[in-house]
Amino acid sequence: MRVALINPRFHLPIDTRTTAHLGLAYLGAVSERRGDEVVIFDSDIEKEPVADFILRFRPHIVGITANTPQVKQAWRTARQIKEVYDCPVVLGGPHVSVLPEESCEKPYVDIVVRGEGEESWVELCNLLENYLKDQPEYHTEAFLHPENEILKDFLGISYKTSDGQIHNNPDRTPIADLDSLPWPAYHLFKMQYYTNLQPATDHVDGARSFSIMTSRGCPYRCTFCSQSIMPIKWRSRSKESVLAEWRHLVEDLDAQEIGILDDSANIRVKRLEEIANGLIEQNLNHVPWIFVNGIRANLATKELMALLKKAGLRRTAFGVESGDPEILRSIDKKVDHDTIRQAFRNAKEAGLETIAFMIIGLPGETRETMQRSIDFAIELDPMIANFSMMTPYPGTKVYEIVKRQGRFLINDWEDYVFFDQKARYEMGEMTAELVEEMYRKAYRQFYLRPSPIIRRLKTKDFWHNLPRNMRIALRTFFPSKEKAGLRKSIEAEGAI
Ligand code: B12
Ligand code: SF4
Repeated sequence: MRVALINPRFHLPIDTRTTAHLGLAYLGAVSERRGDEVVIFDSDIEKEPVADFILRFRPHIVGITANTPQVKQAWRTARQIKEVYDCPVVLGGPHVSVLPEESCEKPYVDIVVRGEGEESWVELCNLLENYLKDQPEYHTEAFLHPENEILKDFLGISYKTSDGQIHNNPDRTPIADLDSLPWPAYHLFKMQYYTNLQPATDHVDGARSFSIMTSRGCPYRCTFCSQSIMPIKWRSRSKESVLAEWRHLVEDLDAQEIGILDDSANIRVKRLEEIANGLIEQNLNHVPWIFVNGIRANLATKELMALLKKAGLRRTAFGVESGDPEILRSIDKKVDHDTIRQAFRNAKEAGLETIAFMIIGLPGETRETMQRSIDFAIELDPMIANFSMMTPYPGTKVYEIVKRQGRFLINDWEDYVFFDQKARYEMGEMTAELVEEMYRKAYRQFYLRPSPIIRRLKTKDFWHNLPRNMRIALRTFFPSKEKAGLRKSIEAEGAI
């Protein structure tokens, strides 16, 4: 079958970097293993209108990914496709996993895959292929006719039969054996158009940067994190599987940097040590790599940090979130400030670059608690302090708290990005003005000190991307009134 997988166009308000979508890379890989002809259409880098691509490729099925700020663009994409062509349009990804019915209600969306997608996608393609054998001239409407009951027992999906009825089928169990998955199909991406995940290892744009996932899920349930949509069970790949893919990235794809995307890569320390030793033994440690997300501070021992450094780790992030003990407790992070202090000490002593992820404006915050977060970030003095304004994503506990006790200041999914410098909600004495003021103060107080300025001036990235870096600095330190140009052009494509 011909299979089209689409990443809808959506840039962040800052012109951040573009990376190949790992979820689509996995779906592409399992589809290819099934024998499909697969095209990944990443609207972030493609120039061709999606409708033209669809008419040219004539897929049997289309899959579109959607996180929260992307979902409206995913609907627009689905509509543009359905206006010119008839085939089942399937949505998947974090947003639609939490709110499947919202998408199924759209006339141009047929099916929503919830949670991990590989098994559902393959089964859906198998089912459609079987159906098509007897129906060379088919319409999606006939495929989804209620009398057919084709999707009745299908796990992990929500869908709409052609009478308009929405069905929420039971969940699918998480993939037990992650080693059974093929490697992400990076050959389906035009890799030359992607940049790196962060200005991570000081490579400049055009560096061959790849991501890898060595485990999935997270056993923690922090109140602000959308991870609650993924299976609670943390699962990992075997050391052999990870090292084989790593070798493939380094030797076959010529990776110049690698980003580990795991939510909690160091949950099982022994496993990580084995991977690190493998990288050293197999001489794969010359390619720098980073932890893109925070690793757990409570498991970042001195020995582990030193070993990882030897294995090529260049930079690690920690989710610090708040400098206030009460707020830290309230978000269920299950870590204390002394443990975080020690983790930063361990990482720095090992010679690693560090990132602290901080949140400004968590439920219950006051001017004092937010100031404590700024002070704590300064005390930790990581190479990068990343302050985000709390954005309550649907499905999270914070979202429910705000719904009950606060007031949302946005009602458009496209505003659910946290680089936009706008407070997303108010609650109690925490007004939007206060949160926005403290957010800008955080960046000013942290970065306008001699040590971060000197550190930044010493990086290659700063000089190579000077105009971009100056734009980001200006946007961050000073309030901006303009709406993103891209947002306007997207809106011009049609209201949803
Ligand atoms: C790497 C990453 C990024 C990278 C790259 C994003 C990318 N191109 O993939 C960058 C830094 C750019 C980024 C940015 C943002 N991100 Co981000 N990101 C991640 C992270 C850490 C890993 C993504 C990943 O590769 N996962 C692994 C793959 C295998 O999973 P997946 O992509 O979800 O796909 C699987 C399923 O969802 C499903 N699926 C997905 N799409 C489809 C489509 C079909 C048809 C089907 C059938 C199935 C399916 O099947 C896939 C395979 O199992 C996740 C956390 C996480 N663990 O997923 C957060 C995460 C996705 N990001 C999140 C957020 C909030 C953002 C931002 C909005 C943050 C911001 N700055 O404001 C932006 C949005 C950017 C944008 N343009 O859309 C949230 C999403 C929450 C939500 N409700 O949408 C997550 C879940 C983090 C979290 N725990 O809160 N992100
Ligand atoms: S913030 Fe990190 S530790 Fe907490 S639930 Fe999300 S992924 Fe897990």
